[in-house]
Amino acid sequence: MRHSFLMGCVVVLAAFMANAQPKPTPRQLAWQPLETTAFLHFTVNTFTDKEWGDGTESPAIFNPTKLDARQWIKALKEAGFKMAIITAKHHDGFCLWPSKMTEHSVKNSPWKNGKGDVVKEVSDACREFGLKFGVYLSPWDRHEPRYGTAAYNDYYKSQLRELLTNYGPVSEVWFDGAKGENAKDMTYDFAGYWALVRELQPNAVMFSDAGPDVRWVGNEAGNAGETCWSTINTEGLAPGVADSKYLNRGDAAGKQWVPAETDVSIRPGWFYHASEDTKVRSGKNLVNLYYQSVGRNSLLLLNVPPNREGLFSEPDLASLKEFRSILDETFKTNLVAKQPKLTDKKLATFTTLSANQPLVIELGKEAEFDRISIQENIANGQRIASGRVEYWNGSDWQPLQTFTTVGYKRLLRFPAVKSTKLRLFINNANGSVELAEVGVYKASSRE
Ligand code: FUL
Repeated sequence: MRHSFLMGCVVVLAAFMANAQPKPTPRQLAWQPLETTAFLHFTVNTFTDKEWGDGTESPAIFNPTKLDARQWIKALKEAGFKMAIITAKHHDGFCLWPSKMTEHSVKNSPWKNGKGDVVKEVSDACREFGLKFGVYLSPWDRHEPRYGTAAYNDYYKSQLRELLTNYGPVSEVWFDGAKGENAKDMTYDFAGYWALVRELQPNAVMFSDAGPDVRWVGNEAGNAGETCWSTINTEGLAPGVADSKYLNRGDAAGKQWVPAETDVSIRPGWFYHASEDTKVRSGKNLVNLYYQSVGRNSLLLLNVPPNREGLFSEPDLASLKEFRSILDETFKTNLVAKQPKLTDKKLATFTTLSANQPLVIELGKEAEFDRISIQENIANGQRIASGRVEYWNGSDWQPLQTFTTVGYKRLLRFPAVKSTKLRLFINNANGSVELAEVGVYKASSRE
């Protein structure tokens, strides 16, 4: 009697603790499985060969005579990208749309005789090809005279309003943290900016070093932490004010769900430079970035900068194509014998596992493999802290790989082995594990 009462208390307490753990909002849950998303860095810098413009650029230099946003978005679609985020305004303050708030925009450029709108062309192309659409609106502005005064917050909000009301659904708003010398006197009203986004585009996720929905991964090298929690404590963090190591790993005890987004460029710079045409990452290199981001519970935001003509360049197009072709080949056949819960590609159907309870994964027949994919049902939070995989060598279980966090997806890479079955153990977890998917694969020889 007493025993069962105590057990009851334990069960209730465990359920309470699991409920108290941070969980994604519907907008975060819709964002995470996008996996591969694209950044489009394009502005006056493309024409001045700079990375950061100083705000004195003349709109007259902006003239991408062959601009074709459909070419960009079609290439991204074919390479499996699910969203594109355009630099509507970078630090130089030049606007790629004809903002009513400033003369410093496409409307005073020779491109389309000042009648063009890059933001519209990109959002239309995204709609046509079925990609989600996002905007980057740099808070740091080196052109606008109001910058540094409270009036700039109104200017910035009016621009946000234009972008969030005139271009259809916006799925992500990117708040960059970079600041230079003239940023010292500026107090940004982030609370006000964020409230406006919620009001105008309630389904959009907002990115910054501090969230509120998705966070910076802490570097621009395409490297999420080997351990990467979707939870952090946002207290004391602000865009441009964060510990990059903390953001890279996340925090097992974090109170907010703010998953990591891995932004990295296909070229050394963020903007197009002809001198970097020979330095474009190969398809194979991009696949490695996929393992280091998506395969570590993050999301890849790959920058592909259009050139001065307003087109993706040949080397970039070739790498994007090769990237998807390799991934498709590697992940084509899941060697795990079909199981209703673990191989149905649905996170919502899962197997519950507790620490050190072995889960045998049958392949049905002997197969050679060198990649494993593990996923948790993140709708209920992130629980796995560490685990291990063993394989059956015909007479014994042999150690194969250890891992730390899993979350949305963990990809393991190891030298190929042949076996008929594997065994998965969770070593440590923040509560009962909801194991959603397991995949076993033989990688493409092009990896
Ligand atoms: C940084 C900016 O300073 C870079 O120019 C680039 O836009 C990158 C994505 O974010 O903070």
